Amino acid sequence: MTDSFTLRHDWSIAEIQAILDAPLMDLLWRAQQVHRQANPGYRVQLASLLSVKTGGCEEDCTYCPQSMHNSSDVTGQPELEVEPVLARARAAKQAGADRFCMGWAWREIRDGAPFEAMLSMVRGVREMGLEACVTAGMLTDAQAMRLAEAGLTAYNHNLDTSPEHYDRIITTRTYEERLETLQRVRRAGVTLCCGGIIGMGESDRDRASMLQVLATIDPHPESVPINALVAVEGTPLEAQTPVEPLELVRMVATARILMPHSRVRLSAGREQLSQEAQILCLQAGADSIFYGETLLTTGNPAVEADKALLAAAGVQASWQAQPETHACN
Ligand code: SAM
Ligand code: DTB
Ligand code: SF4
Repeated sequence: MTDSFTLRHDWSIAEIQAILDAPLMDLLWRAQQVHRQANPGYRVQLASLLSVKTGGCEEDCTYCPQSMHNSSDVTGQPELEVEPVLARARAAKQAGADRFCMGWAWREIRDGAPFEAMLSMVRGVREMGLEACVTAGMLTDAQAMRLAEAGLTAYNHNLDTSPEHYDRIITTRTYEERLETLQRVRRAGVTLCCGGIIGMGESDRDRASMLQVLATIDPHPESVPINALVAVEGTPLEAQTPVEPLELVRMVATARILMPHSRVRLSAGREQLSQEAQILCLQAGADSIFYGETLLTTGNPAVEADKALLAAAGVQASWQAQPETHACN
């Protein structure tokens, strides 16, 4: 069987925009063909998320309730300690998660006790047989290496939006610094989790432009979270009009076509989506969701609702696809 796609890293914005704007049925058909070929079996990865260090962040990201520049209800909290974090990871595994993602509301990682605790958390999560992901801002080469040695599976660092729209969203960190962080993660041999957010007043071209930056990273990021803005009261983006569900479907489908082998994670914003809209996203090629009742500071669908979602879509969680360790005679 020949591939119904070519793996490319040279997409132009115009080409991507044409995919994004294609008639919906054509877009879905193309995304489905790529998805079924690149990821046979239609398994969905369940990633649980925990905020280890919440609030009080010095960056001015306009979408984020954790920024000290914004006046949301989220206030700076002391960091969680290693044991309670590992207890949460154990509970996530019991509930069916196969990846555990930990977040720190930091501009960058600094050496010292909190970083040592982060390394212990990564080691502990890996010992449970879960994938471990960290998101904690910028890092140095030496810190990336230490995370790799601790067994970190993935580091999440999002582009958030297009290079052109970026200055309207964040002023305290440059786009270039984001790209450098991604290179450091790659150099250390840790997989990349990198995506963005839609619904922040960007144009259709901005969406294509952000996808172009992602799809020209070689190799493509191993996982690509597509977030819809959660418009939190007290942030400058609190009054943004919610994203139309079909726009999210289009983003997912286009990401799938551009990055056939990446995990495309349907991320923040699922609470605002009907089950049918989420099923369309799965059909469009999403093969991962955040699983568990909270994201970092905002809500996410209940575990039971997500079990019902997967059952209604007729798809299985990726851990259910693991080969049986005992034979059935
Ligand atoms: N401080 C680190 C950083 O910015 O890289 C890690 C945590 S930060 C909260 C992780 C990502 O969450 C952000 O890059 C952004 O893409 C996403 N995010 C934060 N607030 C969001 C919101 N209100 N809606 C959608 N996504 C959001
Ligand atoms: C990602 O792309 N989305 C997640 C995870 N990576 C870290 C975070 C979403 C945060 C939504 C707002 C909140 O809960 O604070
Ligand atoms: Fe801080 Fe990350 Fe929130 Fe930006 S997105 S304010 S860096 S926690």
